[in-house]
Amino acid sequence: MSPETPSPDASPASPSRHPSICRFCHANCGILVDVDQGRPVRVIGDEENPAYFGFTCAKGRSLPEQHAHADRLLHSQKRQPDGHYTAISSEAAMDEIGQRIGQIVAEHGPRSVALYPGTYSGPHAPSIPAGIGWMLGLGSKMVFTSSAIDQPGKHVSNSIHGRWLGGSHAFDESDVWMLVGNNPLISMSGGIPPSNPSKRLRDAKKRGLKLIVIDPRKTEVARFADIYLQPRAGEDPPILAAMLHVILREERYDAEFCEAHVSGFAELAEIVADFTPAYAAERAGLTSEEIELAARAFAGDGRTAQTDVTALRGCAVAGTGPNMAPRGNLTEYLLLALNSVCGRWRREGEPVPNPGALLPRATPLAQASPPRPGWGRGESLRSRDLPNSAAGLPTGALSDEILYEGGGRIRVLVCLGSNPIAAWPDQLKAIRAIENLDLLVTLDMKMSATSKFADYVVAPKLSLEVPGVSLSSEAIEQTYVGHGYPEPYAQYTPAIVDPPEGSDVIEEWEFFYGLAQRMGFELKLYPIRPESGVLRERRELVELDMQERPSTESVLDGLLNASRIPLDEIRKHRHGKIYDDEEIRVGPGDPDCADRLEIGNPDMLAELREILAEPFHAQQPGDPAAAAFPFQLISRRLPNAYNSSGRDIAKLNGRRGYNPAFLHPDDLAMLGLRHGDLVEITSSHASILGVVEAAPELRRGIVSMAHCFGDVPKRDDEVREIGSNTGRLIDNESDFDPHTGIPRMSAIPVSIVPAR
Ligand SMILES: Nc1nc2c(c(=O)[nH]1)N[C@H]1C(S)=C(S)[C@@H](COP(=O)(O)OP(=O)(O)OC[C@H]3O[C@@H](n4cnc5c(=O)[nH]c(N)nc54)[C@H](O)[C@@H]3O)O[C@H]1N2
Ligand SMILES: Nc1nc2c(c(=O)[nH]1)N[C@H]1C(S)=C(S)[C@@H](COP(=O)(O)OP(=O)(O)OC[C@H]3O[C@@H](n4cnc5c(=O)[nH]c(N)nc54)[C@H](O)[C@@H]3O)O[C@H]1N2
Ligand code: SF4
Ligand SMILES: [Mo]
Repeated sequence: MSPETPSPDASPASPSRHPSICRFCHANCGILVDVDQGRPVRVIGDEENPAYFGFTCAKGRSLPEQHAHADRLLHSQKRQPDGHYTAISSEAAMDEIGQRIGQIVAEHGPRSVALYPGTYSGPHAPSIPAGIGWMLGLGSKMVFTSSAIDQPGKHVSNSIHGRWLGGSHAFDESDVWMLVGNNPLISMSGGIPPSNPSKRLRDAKKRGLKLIVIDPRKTEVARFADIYLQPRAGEDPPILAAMLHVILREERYDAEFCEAHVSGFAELAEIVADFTPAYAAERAGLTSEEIELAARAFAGDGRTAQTDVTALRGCAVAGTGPNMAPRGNLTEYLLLALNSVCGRWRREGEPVPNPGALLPRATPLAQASPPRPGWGRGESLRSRDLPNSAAGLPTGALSDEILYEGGGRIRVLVCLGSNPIAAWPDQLKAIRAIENLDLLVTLDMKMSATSKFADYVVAPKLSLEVPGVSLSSEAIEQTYVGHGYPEPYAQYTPAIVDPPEGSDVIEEWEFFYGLAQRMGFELKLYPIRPESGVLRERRELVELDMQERPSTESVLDGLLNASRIPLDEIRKHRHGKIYDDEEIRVGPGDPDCADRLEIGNPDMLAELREILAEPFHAQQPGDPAAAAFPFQLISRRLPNAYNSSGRDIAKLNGRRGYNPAFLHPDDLAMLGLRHGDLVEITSSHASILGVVEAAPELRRGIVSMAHCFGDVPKRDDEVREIGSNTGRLIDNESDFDPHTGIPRMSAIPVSIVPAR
C-alpha cells in the first residue's frame, strides 16, 4: 500500500475513532483519536498498543485544542513594509522566498544561508532530511541544530571515546541504572524508554533494579531512586571522577573487558586517584559516604567473565542539566568511562534487544570502533574561533555569526519548527541577530516570538494531518547510548484528518522540495548515520522526482528503504506492533582488530586537572564568599509545556501560562518571600523577573526554572501571564565550552532580590 495521494483516514461526516501516533512531543505515544465533522475532538491512550499500554499525557490529550487553536496559522504570512502581516499562498511564498534566496546567494554565496532545525523538525520523519538535502543542494553547510544547545556532550564524548558496535545494555534488562540530571518521567527523554517510562520503571523496580539519581532537584524520577544524591549544580565531573576513583581503588571493574577492549586505563586511573570522595563531596556539598555508596551500587561486585551473559547489567546516562552546566563533554565522557570500565556493553553471542523495525537490520559486533576527533571538523565560524564539532555547528554562537561584520556573514535564516528568540542563549543578542538578517523565514504553526520578526512565516500542516512513523524514538538509539526502544517496536499512522477547510498549509518537506524545484536543483534525502548505537546496515540516499511532486507516503517509503520490517508491513498494524520475529546476536569481533574504547583522552584528562587546580568554596545560600551571586539557576522541564509550546493552551496551563521560579521554602523565608511574590533574578549578564514558588524538593541555594517562556523585553510586565526568558541570563561569549560553543545554560550564578 503506497497511495499516491495522502488520503486522511477519516471520512468527514461520521464520528469515528482512529489509532495514531501522538507527535506533540518526541515520545510517539500510541493514541486513539476521535474525529467528528472532520476535526479531531478527543485523544486518549491506546490500550491496544503493545509498547505504550495506553499511556498519554495531558499534552497529547490536548492535540485537538492545539489543532484548533485560535492562534494557529491557516495561511502563510508575509511581512509588509509597515511591519504588519498579510496572508500569502504557500505557492507564492515559495516563489518569493526562492527568488530572494537566489539573489542573496548570487551576491554573497551559499554560506550566507543558514538552517536552524529545532524541536518540531523531529516529529515528521522527512523534515530534517529535506531541510539538509536542500542546504546541500544550495551548497551551504551552515546547518545549526538545537542539539548543539541541548546535550552536545553526548556527541563529543561518543566520538572521542569510540563506539561499541554491539550496543549498550537496555533499561528493561538492567540490574542498575544511573540518571545524572535528567527526568524521564516528565521529559520522556534519557535512559528510560520513551514508551510509558513510568510503567517500565515500576516494572524494573519490581524486578529489583537499583536506581541511582544525581540531581539538585529531587525530581519525579528521583523519588524512585534507591540512592539519591542532591549535589550543588555543575559538580558532576568531580562526583563522577570520584565514583571512578572508588571503583578502581576497590577493583570493582571488569578487568578482562578493559584489558581486551579499553585503552587509556592507566592514564585515567592516575588522575582519578586525586579525586577522592572527600574532595568531590566537599565541592558538591555531599558526603563521601554518599559517593562511595553510589559507586559501589553502580559497579556491583565486578563479575568479569567475558562470556557470562548474566553479569551485572546497566548503564549511566546524563540529561540536559549537566550538559548545560560547565564541562558537559567531560560529564558525558566520564559516564562512558564508567560504562566501559564496568564492561557495560553487549558481548558476543548476546541477542540485541532491538534488531530494528523502521531502522535497518542490526549487524552487531563485539568490537570497538575507534575514537574520532570530537571537534575541529569542517569549517569554523568566522565571528569567533569556534569549530564544528561532533554535535554540529555551535548554535550557541549563531547569533554572533549573524552579527559578524566581516565578509561572509549569515544573512538568511530558515527556522524549521524552531524558535530562536525563546530558545537561544543570550536572548537580547538573539533579538539583535534576528533583526540583522536580510531574510528570516520560519516554518511555524503560530506567530511565535521569533515569527513576529520573520519576513515570511510558512504555515504547516499539524501532526494529525500528515502520515507519521515512530522513527524518531527508535532512531535516538543510534545517537545516544542507553536510549531508544528496548524492543523492535514500530507504528505507522496515515493522516487522520484533512487540514481545516479553506486553509493553505503544507508539510515542511514540501517547502524544501518546492524551493529546490524553483531554484533548479534536485532534492536528495540523506539517511541518518549511526553514532553510538548498534552497527546497522546502511540506508540508501533517496532522490526525489523533481517533475512531479511525490506523495508523503512515497517519501516515507524512500526514506525507510532499508527498514528491517518493510513499511508496508508496518502500515498493516495500526495499533503498533513489536516485531520480535527475528533474533540477532552480537557477532564475534575481529581477533586482529586493534581498535579500543578510549578512556584516557588527553583533552578530557586536562579538563579534570583544571578542576583540581580551580579554587572553590562550599557555597551556601547567603554565603559571603559568593555574596554577589549566591544562588545557582538550573534548568528543568514542566509537564504541560514542551519548550515554547503548550503554554498558550488553556487546557494545559491551568491558571498560569508562566514559568515559576522554584526555590526551597527555607530560601524563600530567608529572602522574606512568599509564594507568588515577584523577584528580580540577576546573573553577571542580565536580569529577569520571576514569580516565586516553594519547592521543598530542591537543594537550598538553587533556583529552578523552565526555559523558552516570556517574550521580547517590551512584554516583560506580562511576567505573570507569559513568564520570563531564562536564556536572557546566559552570557554566550565569556563562559562557554570551547569545543561545542554551548554556554553555561545551567548552574548559572545568580542573585535573587524582591522586585520593587
Ligand atoms: N535557557 C535555556 N535555553 C534552552 C534550554 C534550556 O534548558 N534552558 N533547552 C534547549 C533545548 S534542549 C532545546 S531542544 C531548544 C529548543 O529550541 P527551539 O526548537 O528553537 O524552540 P521551541 O520553542 O521548541 O520551538 C519550536 C517551534 O515550533 C513551532 N511548532 C509547533 N508545532 C509545529 C509544527 O507542527 N510544525 C512546525 N513547523 N512548527 C511547529 C512552535 O510554535 C515553536 O515556535 O531550547 C534550548 N534552549
Ligand atoms: N514535558 C516536557 N517534556 C520535554 C520537554 C519539555 O519542555 N517539556 N523538552 C524536551 C527536550 S527539548 C529535551 S532536550 C528533553 C530533556 O530531557 P531532560 O534532560 O530529562 O530534561 P529535564 O527534565 O529538564 O531534566 C534535567 C534535570 O537536570 C537537573 N540539573 C540541572 N542542572 C544540573 C547539574 O548541573 N547537574 C545535575 N546532576 N543535574 C542538573 C534539573 O534539576 C533537571 O531535573 O526533554 C524533552 N521533553
Ligand atoms: S508524552 Fe509526548 S507523545 Fe506521549 S502523549 Fe504526551 S505529548 Fe504525546
Ligand atoms: Mo532539547
